[in-house]
Amino acid sequence: MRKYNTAELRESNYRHHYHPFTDHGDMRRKGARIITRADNVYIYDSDGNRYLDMMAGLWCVNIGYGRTELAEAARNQMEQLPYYNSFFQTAQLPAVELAEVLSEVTPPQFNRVFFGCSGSDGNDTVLRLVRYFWELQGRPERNIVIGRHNSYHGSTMAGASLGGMKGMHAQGGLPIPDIVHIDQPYYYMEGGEMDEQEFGLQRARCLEEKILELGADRVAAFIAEPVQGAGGVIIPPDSYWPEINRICRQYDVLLCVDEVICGFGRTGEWFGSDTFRIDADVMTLAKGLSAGYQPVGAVMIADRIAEILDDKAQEFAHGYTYSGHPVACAVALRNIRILREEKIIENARDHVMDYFHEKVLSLQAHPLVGEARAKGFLAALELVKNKSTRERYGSDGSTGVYCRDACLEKGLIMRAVGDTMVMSPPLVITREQVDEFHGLALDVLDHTLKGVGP
Ligand code: PXG
Repeated sequence: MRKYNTAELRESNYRHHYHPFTDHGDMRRKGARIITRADNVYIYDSDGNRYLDMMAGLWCVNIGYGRTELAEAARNQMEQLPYYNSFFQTAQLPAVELAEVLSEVTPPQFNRVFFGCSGSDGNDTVLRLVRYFWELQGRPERNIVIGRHNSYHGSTMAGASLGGMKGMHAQGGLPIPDIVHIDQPYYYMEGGEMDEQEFGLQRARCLEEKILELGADRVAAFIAEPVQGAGGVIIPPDSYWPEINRICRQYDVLLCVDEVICGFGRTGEWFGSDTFRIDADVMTLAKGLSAGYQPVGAVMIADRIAEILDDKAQEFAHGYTYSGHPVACAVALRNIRILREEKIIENARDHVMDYFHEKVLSLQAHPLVGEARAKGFLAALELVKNKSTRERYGSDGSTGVYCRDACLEKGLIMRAVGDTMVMSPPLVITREQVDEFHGLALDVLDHTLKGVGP
């Protein structure tokens, strides 16, 4: 195995690399983890430590690490045509083919795609597209987009504004104008004594109330993740999405579904829209689209929107140098071919999903876990001081950080969202690896309980 000088790498990294979502003082004290290689569901650091990656990178490596076919696809495309753009009536083969394949695998109303490089720029496209849709019909005042508190739609100005993260809004003057937020369907922490399905309906009806308050003729669209990921794997009650569908249709508000995390198998079906029967007009894709092997994103456009865009035959003044990048598209295509040919999503759903749920839910018996919940290959553990009152240890998220650090010590990757531990393992995880996770998680929870006190 190759040897690295971790101390030197850390020092250089600290001096020269400004990281996303990182406390640099803390990083200087503890030193960055330097990841050097990965295989299947495991990643390895520069000291040779192995970790079971229950986050699939950052919710994206759905087919697991080390698929050499994707490297071949990238290499072949780089040799054939490393770059050409898709502006000004030009196309190249991988983009043409990927657009067709995405029309096949996404729900039937989606037959048109706008390519980008990430989920964040995809949601910028969504914001401009939905406003443009109403402008084209002579309704420019219909420009307000409704999002939700504690949702995540990316880090660009539009992405962070559409998202409902308070900490992000506090920096840089966000949200930008004409974006508003409603409450989230977070039953465990916000449902109180209410019946869960009642709560789901109530939170969906916050959308109706907001539309009526603003006036439907001012509202362009509503945007939401099927399951909130970065917000803490918040799984809405079953009553939530059918009511959202109804409200959007009734007031003719475009429904934008952000499938950046939920797309490509994460919820046990191809899309969160399949799992929750979401009747969307616009769909944002990234992450699992290329399984993280290339930066690529896509915005799916429903026929009813495409018809207006075609009919008015104007130019959408929007695009990125790398929209439809041939190498990124070639890799995404190969990824989707693997998902289809090996039936990775169906196999995960039929052979591992229930077992994963059983093992995750069993952790609720642990004294530190107030609730364990799972949907598809997304799961969360709520760490609380008092199970019956749902009281936290504190509001600073330090129990989550303690638990996350304990995970790293034991060779496990889970992410802490405040005091909620979240997971999103590669879909290729086996039952044996789920057992490995379960053993490590119990160990980590015991250790954390000792550390933070009963
Ligand atoms: N939408 C959703 C639902 C996401 O989860 C984005 C958009 C933005 O995608 P890009 O590719 O621009 O990052 C995301 C990204 C976390 C974490 O801490 C989550 C994301 C990104 C970084 C960190 O859980 N999700």
